[in-house]
Amino acid sequence: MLTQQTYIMLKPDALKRQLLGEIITRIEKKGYQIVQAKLIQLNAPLIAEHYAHLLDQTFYPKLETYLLSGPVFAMIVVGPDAIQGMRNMMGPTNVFEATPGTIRGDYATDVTYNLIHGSDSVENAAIEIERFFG
Ligand code: DAT
Ligand code: MG
Repeated sequence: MLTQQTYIMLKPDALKRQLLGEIITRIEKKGYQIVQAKLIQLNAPLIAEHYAHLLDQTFYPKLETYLLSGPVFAMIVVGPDAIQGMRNMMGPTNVFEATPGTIRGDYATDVTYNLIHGSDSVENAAIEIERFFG
């Protein structure tokens, strides 16, 4: 197991629904460290860069509107195998397949409003940490 850094972003519905503490508690109880964190308001160009792989999808405008709807809580999370470990804790993109015990499985009922982003590879974690924390 390698110690990894991953970019985690709690999306606007996590803040609106006051689930920040709940989600952060899960990350801390798992044993990961939050080494940097900040509340930020995303803008359209930053969203387009972050979700470049989805720009041509029919749901992209809805995703953009959602991510512009309020601040997000950006974090760098560190721990053994933290990239896949956080993905496991999040649950799959399709919330209907997310099992109880996962963040999306416990708190999300809609594919768009799925509370949390986590990097999906070592390469993307490095890119996303640079993008949001420089
Ligand atoms: P993930 O957030 O699990 O890494 P992703 O990177 O493929 O998933 O997609 C980014 C976000 O885009 C996802 O959290 C919600 C939205 N999204 C993805 N697939 C979708 C779909 N089929 N319908 C609606 N929104 C979708
Ligand atoms: Mg993704």
